[in-house]
Amino acid sequence: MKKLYTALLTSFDKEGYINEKGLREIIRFNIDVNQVDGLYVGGSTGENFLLDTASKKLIFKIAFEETNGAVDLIAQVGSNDLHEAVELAKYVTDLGYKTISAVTPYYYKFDFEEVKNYYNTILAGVETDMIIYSIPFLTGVSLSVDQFAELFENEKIKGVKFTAADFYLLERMRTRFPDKLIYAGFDEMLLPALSLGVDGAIGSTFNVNAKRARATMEAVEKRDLDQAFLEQSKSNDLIEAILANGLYNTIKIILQEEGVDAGYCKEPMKKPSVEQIERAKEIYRTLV
Ligand code: NAY
Repeated sequence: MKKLYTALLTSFDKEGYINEKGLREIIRFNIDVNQVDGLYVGGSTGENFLLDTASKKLIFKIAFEETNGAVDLIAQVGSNDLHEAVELAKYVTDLGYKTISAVTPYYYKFDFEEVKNYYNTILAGVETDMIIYSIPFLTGVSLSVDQFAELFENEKIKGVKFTAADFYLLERMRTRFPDKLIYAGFDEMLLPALSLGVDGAIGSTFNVNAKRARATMEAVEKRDLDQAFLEQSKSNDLIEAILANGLYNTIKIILQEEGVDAGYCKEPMKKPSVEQIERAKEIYRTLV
């Protein structure tokens, strides 16, 4: 059965500090209402790359406590500070997480040996599974099939979160690594990714659109491509509107309309304008 993971948002107060009650409500909503199979904690959607170590740890701890084994968890521990990544990997493992993930190191033009050393160093001290977080459009780091093969030589690396629109690469990966897990990372391209045999998806919009994404998956399982197209097309009406209005702010406002205290984004991300809030509410009324 293919898995649907929500990329977990973080609820912040106006000053940019974690709103624990709100974070717990987002988690509960994903378990109880969205009924997803798991949560991807500490990813882009969680605004992780804006946070200090203590805040990252707090989010991992709250997510672990609040889910209490009800759904799978993946902890994204990657960081350009490799010491921090190692520390977070140990921290989440001690909490009880069974799977970690790490974004490819970014900003500097690391060569492949450096990337490989980064993953092996994170994994050296822990006994968890690893899902590589590949998101070239934000990191500027693209890995080839051969480079993935070299990373996968470390048997703890079980797969990849593939946030890219390169379907040729995705097909080559699926064919070359039938036993590795590949999770689609672009919600608006879930259907083409499913058609190439991904094992599931991890996405931000599943915070508010999980049922439709699940319907797309089920239609593909049944080989009902007309239905799958219809579901994806409805999802994309929503995703297009969300992206045009500001991704994380709009998802948070939609959650607020659902009664979830999703809070604010953290600076340097902007607070939503009055117009953005009104548009997000309209999106909720008409497209969710
Ligand atoms: C993450 O780490 O939270 C993710 O990468 C989840 C995947 C999302 N990517 C980003 C950068 O937010 O769900 C996608 C994405 O928001 C969605 O497809 C809209 O483009």
